[in-house]
Amino acid sequence: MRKFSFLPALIALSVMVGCNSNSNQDANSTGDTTATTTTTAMDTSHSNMDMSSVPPVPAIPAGTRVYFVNLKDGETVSSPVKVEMGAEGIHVDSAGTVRQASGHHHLLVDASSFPYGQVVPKDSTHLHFGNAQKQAEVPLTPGKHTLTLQFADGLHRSYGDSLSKTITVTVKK
Ligand SMILES: [Cu+2]
Repeated sequence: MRKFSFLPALIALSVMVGCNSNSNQDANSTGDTTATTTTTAMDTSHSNMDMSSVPPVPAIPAGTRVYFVNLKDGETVSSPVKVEMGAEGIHVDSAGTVRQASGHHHLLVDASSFPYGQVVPKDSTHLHFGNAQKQAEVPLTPGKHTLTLQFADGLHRSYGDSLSKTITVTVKK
């Protein structure tokens, strides 16, 4: 495991790397890959990542929830829609590092929540707030839309349904 000590920021990650060090050959090649991948963890976490070298998704603390602070289910709104994202019992933090009782918001437009552990994709309907943002202005086309808050860990891995909240809004023309 000492061969990973040149990555001081990844001390937490290296805890899980032990399983790779049975074979020196594997460990060496994995080490190179890991170094390349993890220096840009935020950008590459949606692509091929060696999941054996990263910590598991943290457990969800009891009594935790996410919620829309300023929007009610069934509300009629104007675009762009101001969305204030609330989190109770869990810390809103920047993406990139896996920390216990911590993560960041995602807003899914007309898309379903993700099962626990699944990486939330990043595209025009899956918005990530990896700088710990708690509010956003979201342009939406007129008509009905579902908005789903999905909380996920530092590697964008979903905390599942229990840290998710869905509402429907109608956007005025
Ligand atoms: Cu994310």
